[in-house]
Amino acid sequence: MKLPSTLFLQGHVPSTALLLSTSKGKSNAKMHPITCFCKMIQTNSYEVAKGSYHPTALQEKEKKLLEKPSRQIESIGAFQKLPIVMPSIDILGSALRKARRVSPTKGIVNIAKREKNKGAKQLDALMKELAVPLRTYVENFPKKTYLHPYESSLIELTLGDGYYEKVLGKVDALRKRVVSVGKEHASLCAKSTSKREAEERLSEGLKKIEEIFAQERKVVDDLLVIAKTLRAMPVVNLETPTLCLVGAPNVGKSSLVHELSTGKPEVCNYPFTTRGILMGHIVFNYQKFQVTDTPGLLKRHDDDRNNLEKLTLAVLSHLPTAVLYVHDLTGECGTSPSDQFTIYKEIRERFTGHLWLDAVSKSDLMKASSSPVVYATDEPYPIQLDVEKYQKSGPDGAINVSVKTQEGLDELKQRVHELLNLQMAKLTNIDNNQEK
Ligand SMILES: Nc1nc2c(ncn2[C@@H]2O[C@H](COP(=O)(O)OP(=O)(O)OP(=O)(O)O)[C@@H](O)[C@H]2O)c(=O)[nH]1
Ligand SMILES: [Mg+2]
Repeated sequence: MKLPSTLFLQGHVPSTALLLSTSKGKSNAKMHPITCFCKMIQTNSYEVAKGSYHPTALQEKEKKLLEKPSRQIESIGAFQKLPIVMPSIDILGSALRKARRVSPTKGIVNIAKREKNKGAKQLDALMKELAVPLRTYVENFPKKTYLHPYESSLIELTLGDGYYEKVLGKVDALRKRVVSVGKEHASLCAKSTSKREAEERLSEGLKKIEEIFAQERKVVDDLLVIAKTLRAMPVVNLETPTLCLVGAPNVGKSSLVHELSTGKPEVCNYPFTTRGILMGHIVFNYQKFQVTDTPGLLKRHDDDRNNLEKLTLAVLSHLPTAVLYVHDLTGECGTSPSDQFTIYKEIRERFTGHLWLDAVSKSDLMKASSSPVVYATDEPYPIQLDVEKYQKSGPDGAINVSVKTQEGLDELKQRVHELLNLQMAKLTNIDNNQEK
């Protein structure tokens, strides 16, 4: 999916692969924990010495391998790499089936010894069949601190503060419990003094391990839901210049995304949004750019914002997008111009680092309109805004547009193109500086 950024930025390759995409339908069979584990247990060997079950050197080596630290994930796209989590009932069913199929080590003639060897191996196998997938999950679900801040924000917005860590913590606690109970029973079985005792201890041990897993298995299913939710999120490609439409609710952002998009924009759902967010593409001179809207912002304190608004702030805070801020001064959208002025001022002052363009929408509904020509710039924002002036014509340099009459749309497209070229130069610059 990821192409070399320099090639794309120089316009050498059409950027068709560098689009917003969803992961729907993707699977990652390579990471299937059960498959990995199956391979592993069939190669295990066991020793029973002085009446105790002992892991072999091979097992110790495997243990060390399993204990390697989680890999670090620095760029965006971590959700698409999450392991496939199996439903807990399937993990349990498969673990029980496989454990029961484990036979004693060949060559043990004594019946009692053979039975306790088989018992210890089966209990150990069950413990591992359950614990290894859990460990795989705990290791391969990245720590939030290793995630791109945008993805980290999405986790909080989608799942609620701390829920992700809580579920992973519980999965790990379940793993530890299964391991400890499994080892205890395998060792007990290995110490049996008769065939009958070994059989009893085996069946007791299997029952106990199953019970422990069954009691807490819901956390695995919670993790499965988390993985599904995160994997389904729209992916933003940081190397594609992106225009993001921001503004109060109902001001005409989505209508403008339709106008600016070359094809039919796709509707992407963040799981916590009640409605979709439009994501489209703009093609200028064979270069493909990305355009998306964000949920509308209301005039209120950050603490009172809903997740939709927080998503908008996360986009602005963490993604290198250029902004097209949309103002509706007709009073039609439900947020008064003076409230929009307050929201705009706050957002504009807060996100000074973004390339910026202003558009006053629904010009067909306004009595008089003017559209002074100014050019996109990445200079810091120095303008002192005046509410009265704003209510008449919006911020200095705003373009008046109407999707009903098509007024201003050609100029808007031209200015958006300029802005996205600047954004591309900015991204190239960042890229070059990182390579140095
Ligand atoms: N008259 C007129 N109506 C418009 C224009 N642009 C959008 N509208 C109407 O304004 C309403 C809101 O438009 P949307 O594009 O959905 O606004 P939005 O900002 O995406 O809204 P949210 O996603 O809810 O924040 C719709 O009923 C549109 O038909 C315009 O140029 N002129
Ligand atoms: Mg919209």
